[in-house]
Amino acid sequence: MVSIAEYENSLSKPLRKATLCILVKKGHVLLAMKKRGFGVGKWNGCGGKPKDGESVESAAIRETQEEIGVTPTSMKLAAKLDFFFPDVPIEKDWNQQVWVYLVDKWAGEPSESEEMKPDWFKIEDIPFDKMWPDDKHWLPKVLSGKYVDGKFSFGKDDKMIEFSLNEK
Ligand code: 8DG
Repeated sequence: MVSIAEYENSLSKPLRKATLCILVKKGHVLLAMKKRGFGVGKWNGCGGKPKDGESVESAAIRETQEEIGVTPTSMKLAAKLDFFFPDVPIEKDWNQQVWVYLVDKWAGEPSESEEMKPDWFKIEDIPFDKMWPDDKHWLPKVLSGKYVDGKFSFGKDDKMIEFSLNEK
């Protein structure tokens, strides 16, 4: 398997951006069970890809509205995570850079949609075994107030192959 550095150097354009919003409240985080599409069966924050001409932050707010019915009103960029899939043909366009936001104020009450079923978890009880395998590496840092830049590569069956993290 090629290293992240080699693979990244071989790419001809910047990574497509996607978003991830995690609501936080008094020692708890809101995660949602993904009911369909990429990451189905995993607990995750809300998010997706910006539409043409849409800013990353606006996309984060819109996806949160669509997926759990709340509107973030106070949010902080907490991580930029590069995800690489060297085994997947480049034209399938799986590589992406996810901008992670922590949301500490919002309007509305989280509710289930066709795409996601939300639930609150104590920070000590985050179900990392039912999440993307990289999350246990960066999410605790982000929840402790750090900003994180990360790079991760994946092989078959969503298995993580290599990663690096820089925190501020
Ligand atoms: P759409 O809503 O844009 O139509 O498509 P989607 O099927 O939801 O797929 P996506 O836009 O590619 O969104 C994938 C979501 O998963 C997005 O919120 C970013 C997030 N995500 C990854 N990789 C990882 C990961 O390794 N860990 C976590 N926690 N989230 C991830 O793409």
